[in-house]
Amino acid sequence: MKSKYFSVSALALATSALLLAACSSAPTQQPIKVTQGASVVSKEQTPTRIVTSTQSTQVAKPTQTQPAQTQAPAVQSTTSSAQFYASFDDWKSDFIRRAIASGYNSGAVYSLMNGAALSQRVIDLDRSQAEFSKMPWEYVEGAASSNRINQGRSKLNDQRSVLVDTENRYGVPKEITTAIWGMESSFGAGMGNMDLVNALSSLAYDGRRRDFAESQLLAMLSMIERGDVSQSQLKGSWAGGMGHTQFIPATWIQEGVDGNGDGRKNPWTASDALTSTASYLGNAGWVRGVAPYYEVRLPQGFDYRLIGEKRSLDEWRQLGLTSAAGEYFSGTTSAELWLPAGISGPVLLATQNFDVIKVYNNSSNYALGVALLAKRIAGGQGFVASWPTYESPLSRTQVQALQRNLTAKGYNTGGVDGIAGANTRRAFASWQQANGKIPDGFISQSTAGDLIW
Ligand SMILES: [Ca+2]
Repeated sequence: MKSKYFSVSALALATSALLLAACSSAPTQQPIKVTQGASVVSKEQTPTRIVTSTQSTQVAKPTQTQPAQTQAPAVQSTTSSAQFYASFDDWKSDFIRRAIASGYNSGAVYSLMNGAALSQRVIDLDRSQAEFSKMPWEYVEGAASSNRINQGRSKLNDQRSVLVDTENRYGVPKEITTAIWGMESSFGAGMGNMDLVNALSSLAYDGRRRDFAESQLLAMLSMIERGDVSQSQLKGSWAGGMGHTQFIPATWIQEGVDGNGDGRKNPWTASDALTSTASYLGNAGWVRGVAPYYEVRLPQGFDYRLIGEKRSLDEWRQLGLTSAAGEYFSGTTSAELWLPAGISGPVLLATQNFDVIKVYNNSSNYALGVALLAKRIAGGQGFVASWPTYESPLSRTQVQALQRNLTAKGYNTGGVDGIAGANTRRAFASWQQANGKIPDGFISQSTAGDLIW
């Protein structure tokens, strides 16, 4: 009954979950991922990334995403996304009716939904926007704090047999899985106490992401029906993240794995969650033996127009790039030359595995945080180059001014939304190129100059 149903809603999830990912993680300052490579990752989403600037990266994030392929409404013919409901109870009774009409067991639907209550706090959280974006170093230093590195090593030891097993099976290094665990729930310490039915019902009623939220509620019904979880376990983050690695329900239905072999796929069981995370990254195209990024140095006379381009690791070596830390990199895996903080910061080759991490949370800062934390847990070093910490970000109003000015000069920023996303960075890089500057696309108070007034 639901397999068909879910083949539709899972696709819808692809789009809506990406949006959610964009909305729920901290940094607005999206590094300049101009081109996207791995087939599993859709275009960088930079819409309303929105969480208050004080949010710690320890806060569990509800950001699992599905590779986007096709768009489809979540509750197709019965969808109500355009509909306005006069009250929460109106939405609730209509949702119950539509869920039953589409084939869900009415007893199970009522059992899940009867007690659902509106949470204004969830709606406020969903709408809050940071006025200033974060610079990448603010994000990654928090992600890979010494405390989290030490804890990561200890937690990896606790789960070593599961993590070694998943590494062998899926090719995903145990430190990567551990780092995601640390980022998502502080290794299980912060899995979220929000009532998931109330939270997702409130998002559905509010309407901005109704299809997404309704798909998650239906997926929770399927999880209960499948015997994965009991209804009383459904506590998580305000936007639907569950358990140790904060999968959202619809992604769990698709990607959840029974890691401890007890017959249930339970995201609140560490071995199930960790196995599922590694499996998910494996399914998304993880390449064995390749790091998510390599820090490099550019040769004399380098053609800066290659910034943001993708080439194989071998081709980059032939172009004269060398490792900054004495690491060996080679092979046919594609990598993007990426300068997250411009020419004055670390110069990176971000590989396909970097993009694979982004299926978990479609943010380059997030992926960089995971990759760095994993590297440090494994005993590797941080960045060789220092960050240009004297640089400061633009406010949303300034980003809007930048977008207006660039548009007026003929550069396509893809609109004036106050978010410095991939289009804006690309437009800015073109402007830099045309004005005799290094086209690194890095936008800050000092680099944007007169364009923000
Ligand atoms: Ca299990």
